[in-house]
Amino acid sequence: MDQQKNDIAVIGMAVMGQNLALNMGSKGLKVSVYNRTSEKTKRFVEERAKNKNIQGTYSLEELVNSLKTPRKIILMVKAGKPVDDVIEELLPYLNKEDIIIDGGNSYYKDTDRRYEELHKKGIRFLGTGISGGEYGALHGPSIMPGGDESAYEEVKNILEATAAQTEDGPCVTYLGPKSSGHYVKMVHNGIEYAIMELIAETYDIMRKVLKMTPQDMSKVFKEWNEDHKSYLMEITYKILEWKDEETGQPIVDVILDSAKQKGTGKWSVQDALDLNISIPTINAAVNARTLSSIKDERIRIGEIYETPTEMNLDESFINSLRDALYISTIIAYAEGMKLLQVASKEYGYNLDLSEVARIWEDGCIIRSTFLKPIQRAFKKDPNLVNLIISDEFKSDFKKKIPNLREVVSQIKKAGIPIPSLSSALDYFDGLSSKELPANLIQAQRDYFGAHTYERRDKEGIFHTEWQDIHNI
Ligand code: NBP
Repeated sequence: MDQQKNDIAVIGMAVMGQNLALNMGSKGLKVSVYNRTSEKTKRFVEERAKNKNIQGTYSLEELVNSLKTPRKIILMVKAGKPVDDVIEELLPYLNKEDIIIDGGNSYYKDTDRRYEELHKKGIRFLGTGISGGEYGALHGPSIMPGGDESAYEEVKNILEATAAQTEDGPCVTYLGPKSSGHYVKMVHNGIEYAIMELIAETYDIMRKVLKMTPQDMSKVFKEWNEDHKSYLMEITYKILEWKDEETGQPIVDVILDSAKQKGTGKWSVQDALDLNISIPTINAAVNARTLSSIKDERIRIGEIYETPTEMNLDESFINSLRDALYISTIIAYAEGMKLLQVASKEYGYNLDLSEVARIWEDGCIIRSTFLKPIQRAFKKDPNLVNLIISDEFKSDFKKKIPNLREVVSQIKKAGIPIPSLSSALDYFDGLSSKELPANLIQAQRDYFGAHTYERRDKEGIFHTEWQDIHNI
């Protein structure tokens, strides 16, 4: 009887849920689907999902009854309250040992809370990041599950069949306990913000300083992508050659320069601050989006202050720019991996960073040629202090940092904001500075707040009576 039933269910028939269900159906899995607005389910099963192993259901009770036990249910609904609402509505129909997989971009602290609540009720929970957008969901995403390990063993075959496939295996693995899956996805998105911003700043330099047309830029990014093999750079050169149907203009010139964000980048930065980890390139990317969104203010202020200079740069500048983008992209990964390494210890995730890099090799938005050397670096040394000093990247840094420095110093003179490129350089310079001015900061803190300081010449905590407060 149970054999006739379906293998898995997907709740939420928006972009991600529909494509994930179709992907699973194409792997021979029998899939039940459900959406709060039942009209969407009906349309989906009658059109895109026709004859594809997919059964529409119109109540959560019907959905649960259509599944083999233990039931395996993936939620692909909007992150936040909708996830709690759906879990609440599902619970009366579930039995102990059933499995809920939250495949959305949930905040990791919500995932910890849900894990605990469901664990008490005997329901197994996997907080699972899924990356790859619409295309990835359909053809093979990168899947980042964390939570109940026994639940992972039950859904392993399904997730492995659904994920992107590489020569190193399917882009999925059990990452660790509790919210580890959603944490890894959050940092994945933080790195994504940084790489997008680095490419956008490079584009800005190309158009404002080098006066290149979108078509010229497209050719250049396409050539550079032979080195990066990056999905984000690939879509960039495709966007740059795209013409707007209405005006015939390059579409990039028609699109407003004001970007939105949903939260994963901001959460990465907030958590990095809580963990005392510096991720300035990612931070700058999040701030750049925020600044872009206040277009009216920028116009008012831009009318008062003129942008400084036209620049005369020689032809070799484009090669410096190529190196600047290359090396700052590696810095974006380095910051993200460092955050994961520290969070893993702090939150008890026990992450294998080499495996994290392996499951990002394909299917996800930050896939690129850099993931293989990152994988190797953490396989050789799981406690690697920073990717910047790994054998895999050391010679790149020696060769290309001078060109990042050249780009940042020249472009600053042109008054063009390049927050992520310059933060990447500051991160490198800060990390490689044997001497920083924090001795003065210590003294200032002690002066105004008696916060004490440490000395170079002896152990201990010291304080100086800088001022006689009674006589001020
Ligand atoms: P959305 O994030 O736009 O969510 C829409 C879905 O949530 C619809 O099915 C909607 O049902 C359902 N929903 C809402 Br809204 N409130 C609900 C509630 N209270 N009860 C039940 N269902 C509710 O969909 P998406 O873009 O497919 O993304 C799904 C998840 O995957 C999100 O967490 C997203 O952040 C994540 N993600 C998205 C992408 C992407 O490229 N879009 C990539 C990676 C991850 P309705 O039809 O009845 O309104």
